[in-house]
Amino acid sequence: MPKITVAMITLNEERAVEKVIGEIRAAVGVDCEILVVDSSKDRTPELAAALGVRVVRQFPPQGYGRAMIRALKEASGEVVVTLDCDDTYPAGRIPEIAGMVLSGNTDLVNASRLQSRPAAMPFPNYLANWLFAKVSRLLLGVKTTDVHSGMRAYRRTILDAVEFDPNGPALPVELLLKPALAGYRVSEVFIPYAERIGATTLNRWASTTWTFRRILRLVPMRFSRGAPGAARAGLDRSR
Ligand SMILES: Nc1nc2c(ncn2[C@@H]2O[C@H](COP(=O)(O)OP(=O)(O)OP(=O)(O)O)[C@@H](O)[C@H]2O)c(=O)[nH]1
Ligand SMILES: [Mg+2]
Repeated sequence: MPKITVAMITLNEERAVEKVIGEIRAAVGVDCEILVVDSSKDRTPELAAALGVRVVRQFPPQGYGRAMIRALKEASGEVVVTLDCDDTYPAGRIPEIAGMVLSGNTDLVNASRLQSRPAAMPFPNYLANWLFAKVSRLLLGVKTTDVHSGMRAYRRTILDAVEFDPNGPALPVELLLKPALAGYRVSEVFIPYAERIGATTLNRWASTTWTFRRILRLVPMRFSRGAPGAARAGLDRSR
């Protein structure tokens, strides 16, 4: 079993995929598993496979959530690191966030883009993300600054033990908040966020409504008696 799996999902990322995989390899070396769940019509899967990456095809596309859940289940590493395959996230930081989990000090690391507004993030998106984090804090008691980051390190045991709803947008919200409420130790680091290569798949309206829906659905978990996470749902923002 590899210590680290880097898992990505891809929908027509042929312009970015080689650069992103190159940066991941440079960061983590050859011993780590790189896995892509691909739903592209373009050359993304061929380009990834040619670089030695394990490609799982999911076609026709079933949406972000189903692709991400598939990627997390297929991953065999002790720690699973996710990032978008669009050159927005700093692959060079993978060893740091994976290492935080491997060291045993935390179970999930959220790489937040929102220490301040990144130039690459449109102002309405920044405002929405700020609000989502605020609401998560108020309603769930989870002290996070970015519930929509695509860059995370998850301890494998979380992925085996916690059930997530793959249907509908905004799955990253649940992937962060549900483990926090279930009592897993969640940490946050700040990262830079770069301009995307290629076109976004983000549907702002659907993502917003589903974000609130996913947050609201978790409120009972905060107050359920005996929930191990209720007492320590706060984030340890150690860096
Ligand atoms: N396999 C698969 N991948 C998808 C699907 N939808 C999106 N993706 C991938 O998921 C990642 C995140 O999607 P993005 O389009 O970057 O969405 P976003 O990060 O919310 O929006 P940006 O801020 O514009 O980057 C990218 O690597 C996409 O290629 C899908 O239905 N299937
Ligand atoms: Mg993206």
